Amino acid sequence: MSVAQHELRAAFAAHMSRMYGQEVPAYTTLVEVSESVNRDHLEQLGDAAERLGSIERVTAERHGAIRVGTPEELGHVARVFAAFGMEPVGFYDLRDSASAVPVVSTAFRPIDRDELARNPFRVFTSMLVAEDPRFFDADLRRDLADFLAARRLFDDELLELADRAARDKGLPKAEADELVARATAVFELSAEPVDEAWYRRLEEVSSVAADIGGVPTTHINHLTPRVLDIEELYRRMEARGIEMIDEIQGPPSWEGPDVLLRQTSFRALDEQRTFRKPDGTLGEGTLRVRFGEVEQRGIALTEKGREIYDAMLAEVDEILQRDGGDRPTVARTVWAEHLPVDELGLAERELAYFTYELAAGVSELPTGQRACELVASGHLVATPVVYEDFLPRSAAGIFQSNLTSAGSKDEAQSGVDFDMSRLAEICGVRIHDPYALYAAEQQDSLDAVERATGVAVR
Ligand code: OOG
Ligand code: NI
Repeated sequence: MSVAQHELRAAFAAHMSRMYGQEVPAYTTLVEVSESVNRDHLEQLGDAAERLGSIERVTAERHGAIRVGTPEELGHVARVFAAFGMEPVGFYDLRDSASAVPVVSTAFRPIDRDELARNPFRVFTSMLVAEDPRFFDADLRRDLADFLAARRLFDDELLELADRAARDKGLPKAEADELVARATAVFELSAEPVDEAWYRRLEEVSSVAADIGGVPTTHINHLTPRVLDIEELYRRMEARGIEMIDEIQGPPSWEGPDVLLRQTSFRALDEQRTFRKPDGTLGEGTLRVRFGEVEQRGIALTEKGREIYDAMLAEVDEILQRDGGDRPTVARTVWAEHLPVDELGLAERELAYFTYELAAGVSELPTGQRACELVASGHLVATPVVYEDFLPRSAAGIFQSNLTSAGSKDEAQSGVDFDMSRLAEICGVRIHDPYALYAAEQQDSLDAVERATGVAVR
């Protein structure tokens, strides 16, 4: 009996979730509260609650975050995730964000609509840019390179099993169990002692650098459930005495459709760790490296829609700086000014992606019309495409909520250039452009309409 890739992926997500729940009990609370919010939301809204994903998908849906140290390690991550049908999508450079984190990132996830519907497990994956002189001086660059070269996060047995699963699009049951167990074990928090002097030396530059390069292993940094009403989740968590970060990152709650991604988190928790002191003795201490996060997903925006989103972020910042006020209120006003308040308006202005299909009973179409016009006239039905990716500014905010010190960055130095193609090249993996994936999904649906009716729709 063979286990298909989507089953491997679902099992991997479930094992990671069980492991993280054991390591970080507050995560279990978060999952419970998320499930109750989703249940209540479904009860209140009925079918409309499932417009952006079935309740089965949303209930199982998680994203994780991991951080690695070198291109070689990222290449290994790509091989392991390929086993689960997860491919790298998008490029995020967080070095220039307000929190200046010395990493570049991508997200591994399924890319097909069907695969996403089966299980959308995704992992935001960051790689330390250990050679960036703005963060690390020459001594530290050399010591970091040596330290990272000496460790091995993914062993050959795991990598070979993963390659087999990717090649055969699944594995026999016994090997499947082995793969999932081994892959999950890599991301458990290790009990190995932490070299205190080395950890603290890196921490002075960046706590993320210390988290990545200060220890000989890696770990899952957070695991995020998806919720259908993040405001309600926020209220219920606070009522339970779990203090959330001040703000929900991303779009405000406003009168129009949910777009992109809204996220919030609670602070990193102190965790017991063993340290090796400079004199060689072992002692107990704590580190704060992990935290809880939750998210609500909305409609994927086109590049044009995204430009408006970015401009609105800047406008809100500007108004807050000039006139003060609270962000959610200011943002709501700015959003009402710039974005249409319904899905059809987004489609008309080509600000968001949708898939289209013939309305029930329709088999013919008038020619020369746009998809949105055919929706307005009742010939086509539009379904929003869910945003499956991340937002750099929100990600920077999430990193920030987890930093123990401001760190340091020498702006006088020039950085190391990175973009999506360079990251792909050095890691030996192809990275997908998220817009191309969303656009292809929309186009595929229009092609199917054309095949069925003989009428081309723009
Ligand atoms: C990743 C932070 C980004 C998100 O949801 O935007 C992220 C990290 O802390 O390693 O997970
Ligand atoms: Ni996250």
